[in-house]
Amino acid sequence: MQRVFSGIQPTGIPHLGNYLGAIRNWVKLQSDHDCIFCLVDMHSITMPWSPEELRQQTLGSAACLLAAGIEPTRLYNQSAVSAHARLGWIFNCVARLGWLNRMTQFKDKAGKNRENHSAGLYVYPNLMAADILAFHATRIPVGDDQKQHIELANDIAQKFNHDMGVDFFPEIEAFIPPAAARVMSLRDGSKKMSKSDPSEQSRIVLTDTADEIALKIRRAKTDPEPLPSEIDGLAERPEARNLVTIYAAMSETTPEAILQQFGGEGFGQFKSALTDLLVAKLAPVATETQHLLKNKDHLISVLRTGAEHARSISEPIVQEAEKLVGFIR
Ligand code: AQP
Repeated sequence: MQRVFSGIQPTGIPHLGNYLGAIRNWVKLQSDHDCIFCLVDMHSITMPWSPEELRQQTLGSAACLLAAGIEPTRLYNQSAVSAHARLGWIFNCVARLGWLNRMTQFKDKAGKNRENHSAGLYVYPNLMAADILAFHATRIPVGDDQKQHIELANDIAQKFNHDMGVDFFPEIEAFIPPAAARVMSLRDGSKKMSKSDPSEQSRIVLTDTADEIALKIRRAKTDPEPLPSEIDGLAERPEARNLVTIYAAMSETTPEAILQQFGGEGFGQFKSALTDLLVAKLAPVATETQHLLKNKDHLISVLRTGAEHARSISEPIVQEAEKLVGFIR
């Protein structure tokens, strides 16, 4: 059975983009893969953070993932398993600065003010490589934006194997699920839906009630034209395209099929059907999340059990890597 590793940053409550781009697919993968899912809290502190919010968001994210159908034993938080940090350090010493300089996500996140960002943000891809390779995971479900980091992880694995004269770390494969459409902000169709967007109206989160979902869809930015019947008609209409993409992904069909149904109509009827669909699929997740959040001790104990399981897999692998580099234990 192939091993799958994937992570999500507990930087806020997971949103519709995380759900359609990652979580829903993770739930499906559990039936025929050996899956490990991680709340990557160490990645979360590469950007400015509040300790109290990080604690709350880690538990909130855990509750959402469990409510969406992630099996409890497969879920843990990264900082509880030391293998990540230990292998991450080794990889800091394997990766070349030139490789990191090419990472577009760092450039996007750091913007013009590079000098003021944490060193952690710069070496983030090395830690991500360690997250995966500490488990010898070979199949990595990621969004399109993460492909470059997976290529870097393979470069690191190859250089480690070459330098140590071994064939220790396997090649990993980015698995970009077909329906992993990129979900854009509800307020601006050119920006991806993101936990860190200051506007709460830009995203639907997995704890939103039916009323909140309805309000956000009603307020979602559109244009005055009716929906087109052909997909080409969405080319210059990013907000309309986003809503059609969401509808198609949510109902597991194609945007073409949605346009056949709604082409020629205004947004009123379409938005109301989209709201019904989102409420039917997401409101049960929100209810279960709220229920799980009432018992934080239980959530902490679920994460501890998941961490023990993660340790049992990663510890022998990382100990072997440490031996290979010459560390004495
Ligand atoms: N808008 C999106 N559409 C589709 N997939 C998305 N993912 C994130 N946003 C979208 C996918 O969700 C997984 C977990 O992502 P993450 O939270 O670890 O990191 P992120 O991509 O940085 O997500 P955010 O919401 O934008 O977080 P912040 O604001 O904290 O940076 C990944 O597989 C990702 O592709």
